Amino acid sequence: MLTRIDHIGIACFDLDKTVEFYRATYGFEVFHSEVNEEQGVREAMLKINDTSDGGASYLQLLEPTREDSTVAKWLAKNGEGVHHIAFGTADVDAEAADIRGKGVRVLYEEPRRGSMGSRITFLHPKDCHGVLTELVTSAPVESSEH
Ligand code: V0V
Ligand code: CO
Repeated sequence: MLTRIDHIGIACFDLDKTVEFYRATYGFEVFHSEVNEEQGVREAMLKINDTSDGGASYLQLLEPTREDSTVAKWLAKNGEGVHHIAFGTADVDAEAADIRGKGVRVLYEEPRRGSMGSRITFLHPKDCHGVLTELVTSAPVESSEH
């Protein structure tokens, strides 16, 4: 079951300036930030609200770390803006298998490491009416603190 909007991914050219916009305009603070070399992004998670499934919803601000990253490629084509939406689930493996069975391309054979120790996979935007869609299972609370 998909039980929350985990995050909305927003691609930007300058992470620090974009973080400052969200702070100054809305009062949202950075909850967590990290570099994910595999995905080629530097990211900041701004927590918006907790959710009834024990998780939370975030904005995920993304700046590319290298020219060949998916986000760099997307920015060059589209400019800044909403890059993906992520649904939260307790079991990303089961959800991915179920959705793959419906004929939607799941981009990874096995979920990979996402923000805050989560496990993530993506669905091809061309199979999702133009929306790059991510599935996320958060790390248990203990391990997300490391
Ligand atoms: C590409 N397309 C998109 C899109 N990216 N459509 C909607 N939203 C997007 N974000 C369209 C693009 O306009 C093309 O349509 C078509 O898909 C093929 O795109 P492309 O530019 O040729 O690029 P590809 O095929 O090399 O790569 C596209 C995919 C790639 C989706 C396969 O971006 C990917 O693997 N994404 C998953 C990983 C990712 O995005 N990581 C960054 C976030 P036309 O022109 O042919 O009509 S990392 C993250 O979220 C983390 C760490 C986290 O949450 O924890
Ligand atoms: Co994401």
